[in-house]
Amino acid sequence: QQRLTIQDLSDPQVTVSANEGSDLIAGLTQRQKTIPCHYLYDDRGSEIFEQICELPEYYPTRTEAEILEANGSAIAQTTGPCELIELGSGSSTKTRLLFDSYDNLGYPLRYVPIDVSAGMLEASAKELLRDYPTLKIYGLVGTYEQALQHLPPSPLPKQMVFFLGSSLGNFAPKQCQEIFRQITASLNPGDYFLLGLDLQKSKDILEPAYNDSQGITAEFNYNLLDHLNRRFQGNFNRQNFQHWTFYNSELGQIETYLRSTQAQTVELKALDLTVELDAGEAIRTEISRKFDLPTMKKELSQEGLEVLNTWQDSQNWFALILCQI
Ligand code: AVJ
Repeated sequence: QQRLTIQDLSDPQVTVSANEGSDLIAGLTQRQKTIPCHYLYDDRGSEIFEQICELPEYYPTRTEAEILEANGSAIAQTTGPCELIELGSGSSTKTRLLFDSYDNLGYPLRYVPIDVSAGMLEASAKELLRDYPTLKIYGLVGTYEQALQHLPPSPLPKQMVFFLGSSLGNFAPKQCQEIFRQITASLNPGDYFLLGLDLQKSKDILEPAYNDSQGITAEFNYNLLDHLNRRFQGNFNRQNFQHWTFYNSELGQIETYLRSTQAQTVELKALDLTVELDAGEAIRTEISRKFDLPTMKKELSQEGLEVLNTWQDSQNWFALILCQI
């Protein structure tokens, strides 16, 4: 019995394929230079992100875990036997809480993790198979958009796509709408969507979460440059950049940049791209939007996602929303 299948939707890395990196070119040729955030997650970036999740300043992971632990069985009871499809699965640590809930009800465990980091996906899948003898995994390596178009047929009566950790916050409102549409398009009526959201809160809590005292988040940001160098034959020098992050209270989002310490020219040979940076010019590498729960509930229902239930932690810092299509 085959229990693990991993399909790599990204092209072989030997040469840069036709449209690989086209989103990077688009971002770096805008007036506000931007790098799409999925480039943060090569295998090394995914490892550093795991360290971020353990930091005392980075509250979202443990806060969301608290909600999942308290309400996992309510989620499983609502959906019944259900295939679990995770966008941005990473180490799948929090997902274990859901497996336990479904397993406790005697439901079969079938998991479709989706991640851009093939190394992280494979390593976590192997550990999960060791710990859950009845689990079957069909992994997809690729971006959310690619993977949602390639979901395998489900053997279970229902499917639930889930998007934890407030990763939705990496996307501007228009892009979020697009993601919701891709999700509803790839599922059937009656299927489920579970969404984890970091809520708006004081700047004094938010800013340290993205600028920790050990410099791990800065390293996560710099690693992006190493990844681009390797993947696209680039010559970014991380010494010439500073990690810069702040809470933009007008837009309700953390914004993170790599700020050029000097005027410089960088090349990405494989993309035939030259990037000119002024002294002090900042490349935006991530936004992390912080949400208002009532507003998001409205937006979800406008996209045909009926909100069944919401749960929060004791401090109301984070929320989980369960929707049905
Ligand atoms: C995984 C996208 C939710 O935005 O909080 C953590 C990524 N970046 N520290 C976030 C991240 C810097 C994280 N998400």
